[in-house]
Amino acid sequence: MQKPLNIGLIGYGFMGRTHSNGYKRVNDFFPELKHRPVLKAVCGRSPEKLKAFADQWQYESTETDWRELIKRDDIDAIDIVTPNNSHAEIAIAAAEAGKMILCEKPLALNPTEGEAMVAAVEKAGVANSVWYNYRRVPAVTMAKQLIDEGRLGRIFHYRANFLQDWTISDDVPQGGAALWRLDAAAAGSGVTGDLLAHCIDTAIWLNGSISKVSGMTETFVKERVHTETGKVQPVSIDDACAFLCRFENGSLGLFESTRYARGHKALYTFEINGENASIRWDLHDLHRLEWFDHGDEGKLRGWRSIHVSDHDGEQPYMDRWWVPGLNIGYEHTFVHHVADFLKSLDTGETMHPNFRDALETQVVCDAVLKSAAEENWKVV
Ligand code: SOE
Repeated sequence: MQKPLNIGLIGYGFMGRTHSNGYKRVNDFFPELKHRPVLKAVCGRSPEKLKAFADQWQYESTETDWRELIKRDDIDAIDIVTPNNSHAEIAIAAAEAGKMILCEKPLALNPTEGEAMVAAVEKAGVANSVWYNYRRVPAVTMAKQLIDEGRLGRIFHYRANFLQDWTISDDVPQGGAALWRLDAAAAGSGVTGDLLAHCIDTAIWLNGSISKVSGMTETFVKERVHTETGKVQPVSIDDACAFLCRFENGSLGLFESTRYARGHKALYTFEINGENASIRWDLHDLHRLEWFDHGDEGKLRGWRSIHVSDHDGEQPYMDRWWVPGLNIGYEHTFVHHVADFLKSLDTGETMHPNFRDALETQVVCDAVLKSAAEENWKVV
C-alpha cells in the first residue's frame, strides 16, 4: 500500500496540465514507489475555470485563495504554477507552513527573491524542487551519464539555442492571465527567464557552473496593447537574448533564445564538444542523441545517431515505457520528474534540481540581463 501524497496545485494553465498528468501517470509506470500523489485540491481565482479544470483532471476540491489552501492539514505538497511574480510569496508561506514545494521555473523574478525562497525551504527542512523538465528527457539524462563517465574528456565548447516565433506580430497583446509571459512585472524577464533558463539549467547540470557572462538583448516590438485595459503600453521584456560565457571547467559557452525565429515553435538544441567526443541533442527529435567518438576506428568514424529507447536497462527511464524502439514525448519528462521526486522522499536523497540549483540558474539569468543592459562582462 503506497502512502498518499496530497497535492495542492496553485494555478491551472498549461503547466498545471503537464504536472497533473505527471501525478496521475507516475505510479502506473513506477510501481515500486512508496508514495502515491493524490490530486487533493486545485486553487485559482476564476471559479468557473477552476471548476472546469478540477472536473477535467479529477481534483477532489477547489480553493480560490492560496492562503486557505496552504492552511489545510490535508495538503502535503504545494505545486506552484502561477506567474513568476507570485512564486516567492507562495513558496515562502508554504515552507513556513511545513509543506513540500514543487515550483515551476524560473524559480523567482530575481536572485533576491530566489535567495529568500532557498532560505525558507532550507530553514523549514521541506522537500523542494523546480520543474526544469528537460533534464529528464532520456537522451539528455544519457548525455549526463556519458559526461560523468568521462567519455568526452576535457570539454571545450557548450552551445545551446531555444527558439520560438510566436510574438513576431505586433498584434499580439501583452499581460493578463494568458499573456503574462510578455509582461516583465509578472514574468521578471522575457526569453531569458522563460527559455534561456532551461538551457542554463541543463548546461550547469551537464558542464558545471558558469563563471562569467556577456549578453545582448533586444526588444523588437516596442509597444503592445494590454489584454485587459486595451491601452497601448511599452514592451518591457527581452524578445531575444544571446550570451557568451566561460564555465568554471575552462570551456566556452554560446547561448541564444528568441521568440522571433520564424519557423521555430520550440526548438531547444545543444551541442557539447570535448577532447574525445561530441554530443548533440534536438528537442524535436528528442529520442536521438548524436554522438561523435574520435576513438572509433578511423575509416568508420562519424556521427552516430543513437535512438535512446532500449530496454536493457542501460538507457535511462526507457525500461518503464513500451517495447524497445517505441517513442515517448514531452509529457513523459514530467512523469519522470514526479517519479524522481517521490523516489527522493522514499530514499531520503536530495532531489535535483531543487530551489538551490534553480537559484544558480536565476543568478546567471540576472547577470546576463545586467551585462546586456550595461554592455559589459559580468562575473557570476
Ligand atoms: C513558453 O512558450 C514555454 O511554454 C515555456 O514557458 C516553457 O518553459 C518551455 O518549456 C516551452 O515554452
